[in-house]
Amino acid sequence: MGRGSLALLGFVAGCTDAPDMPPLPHSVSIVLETDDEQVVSLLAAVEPNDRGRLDVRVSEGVVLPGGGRVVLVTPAHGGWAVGGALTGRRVPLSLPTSAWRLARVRGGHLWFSGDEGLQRCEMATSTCLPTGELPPGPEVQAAGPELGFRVTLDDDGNVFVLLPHHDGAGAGERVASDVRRIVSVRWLVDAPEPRIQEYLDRTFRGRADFLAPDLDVVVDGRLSEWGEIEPAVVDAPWQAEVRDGWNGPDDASFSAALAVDGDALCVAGRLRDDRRLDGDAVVLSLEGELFTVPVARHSATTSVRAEWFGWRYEACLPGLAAEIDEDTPIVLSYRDADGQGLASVIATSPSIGRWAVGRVERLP
Ligand SMILES: [Ca+2]
Ligand SMILES: [Ca+2]
Repeated sequence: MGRGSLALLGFVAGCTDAPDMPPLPHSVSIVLETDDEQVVSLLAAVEPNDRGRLDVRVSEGVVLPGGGRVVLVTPAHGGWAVGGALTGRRVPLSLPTSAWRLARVRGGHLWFSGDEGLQRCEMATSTCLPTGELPPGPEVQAAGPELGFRVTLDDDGNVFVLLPHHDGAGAGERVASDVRRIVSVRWLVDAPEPRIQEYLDRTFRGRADFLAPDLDVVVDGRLSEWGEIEPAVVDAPWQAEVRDGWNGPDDASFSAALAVDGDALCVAGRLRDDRRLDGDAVVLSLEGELFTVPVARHSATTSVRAEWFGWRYEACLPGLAAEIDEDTPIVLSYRDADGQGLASVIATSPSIGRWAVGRVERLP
């Protein structure tokens, strides 16, 4: 099943590459320092012809995918260390983590800042020396940026990625908030080798943001009124809360879009499940509070309608619209009961921390 087939529409108008459009890079890797001094790595696959959107994934710490390897910058025995993710080899730097924060990655060098100034470390030799200034950032690599790709941090701490098919409109797509600085940006031109892709799939978890426009919703399982509202599609290993508990899109996958109707927050999408049981539910987590939408049958607030590969569901939750302001933390999950043991869960943001949670914003 293709990624787009859980979209609300059968065919979604995608961006059309102009004949002379150069190939897109495969992905962009961004390392950020958040407002609360955590370091977070993002990985966004740039997928042409898939609604022109970025799939943003998140990992803790500094994970730097490159052509043939993945470099990790991690604490080890109280000090910083640099090494390869696949080799397990770590080389310690002479900088205690209590005194130095990673400030920039550029080429083969790392910059750390602390009360005692700045240090510049060479990855190859693991030697660190005091230095006078931080190089300008973010780092930009490969052909992408010259062709209209850009990563920016605005004054409000939002990071945006601009792609050519955004047609230069605004700053592009927001991929992170509550950011103090961008430590590193790398454009990966080619698809990673399979063993590296496998590592990245295991390490990075999904994260999706939503916009909730005003909409007149009729809860009947017909989704025509949802028009071109973009759903999040959840059907990949990096969207499973526990990867071993999920057997692929046929076991469970779903899409979800949000809208506001009066005082209600409405959710709709498509659903696949090989065994649909009473415990199956779409679960909405709004600022950490859980709201369950059972989807095994109709209810007063939910409509479920079979279609050729699964179901369409549609529900409105009264009173929840007031909970949404411009940046409300949100996760939409599908709890797949399957009858044995614990339910498996797939989610728009299978959280590994506060900053890995998606956000919802009301469209004016
Ligand atoms: Ca409807
Ligand atoms: Ca299932």
